[in-house]
Amino acid sequence: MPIIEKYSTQVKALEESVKNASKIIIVPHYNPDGDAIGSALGLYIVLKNYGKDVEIISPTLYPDFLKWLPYNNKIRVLGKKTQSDPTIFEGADLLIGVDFNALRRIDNIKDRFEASNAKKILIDHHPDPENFTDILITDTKYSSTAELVYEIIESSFLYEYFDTESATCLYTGLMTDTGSLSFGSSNPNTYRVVGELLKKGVNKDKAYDKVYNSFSVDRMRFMGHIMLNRMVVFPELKTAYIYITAKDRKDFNEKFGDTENFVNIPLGIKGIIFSAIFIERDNFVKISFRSKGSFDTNKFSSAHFSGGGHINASGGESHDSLQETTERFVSILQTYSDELKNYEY
Ligand SMILES: [Mn+2]
Repeated sequence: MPIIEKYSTQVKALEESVKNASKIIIVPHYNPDGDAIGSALGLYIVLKNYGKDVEIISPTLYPDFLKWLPYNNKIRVLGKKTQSDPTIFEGADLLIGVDFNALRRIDNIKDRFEASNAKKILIDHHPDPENFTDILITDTKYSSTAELVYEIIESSFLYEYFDTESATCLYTGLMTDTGSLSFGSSNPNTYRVVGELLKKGVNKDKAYDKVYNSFSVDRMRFMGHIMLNRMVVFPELKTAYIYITAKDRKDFNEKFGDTENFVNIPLGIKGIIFSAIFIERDNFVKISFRSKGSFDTNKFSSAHFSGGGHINASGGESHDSLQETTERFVSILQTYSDELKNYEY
């Protein structure tokens, strides 16, 4: 039974809102990932096919490895100036947020999102959603927002407008949020949806190749440097972390998206179940956590690094220096030493 059956009231309300809307704007979170962009585009294509005036507004740039997706060139990416443009949502009577659970996740446009008189819908799969929209469809059982968007389309009149291009965008969202079905995808429903997307004509091998085999030479050498010189391993604690300095980023000519996925690499070491990365950005240290099994990085991050996310993948940040931040991480780690030492996976 598709998970969406529980949400038939919300899907009905969404259908009504879509029918009545004259201009729809879809909004992914800032620094959108494959799921945010894939979900936004999958929905965009179906609404466009239905004949709606629809637009995607991204608060910030999205990674180059998504720039092969159908209609991605239609996404309006806000720059430093346009982020504060008070008119960005003008004329829209329906706003649909995808892949975020809190207004702060759309950062620089949250005030205008909040102030808009348009009807608002949120479609997401993160825990503990804030209540800031008229219609909320969210469930952590979904591997990805894209899987949920598929079920909304499938269970509504929009299915008539669903095509291979939309399916390709949704498959890419599902694929990137699950590391190509290697984590966060143990619900059989995910595989049901993958099957349906393949039936619709998705070329999954091509999607994989476009997303994962698209590195620059600089990025490959950057990864080599990081693995050799910037990875610290605590075998006893089953933990490893990576740190990246501003100079590293400059030396290897870092492009947007280049550090994506570095945090997953230490989990490839036998016995390592918890991984962290600390990246020195302009005004802060950007942090990501990954884990295997039940070690809850969402709790870890919200308790110590003002972040959050999912059990096995979350983010955070620090306004201390890079060195202070990693030292703090190492000392916090000691307080988890019993849990980590005895951890079985
Ligand atoms: Mn997601």
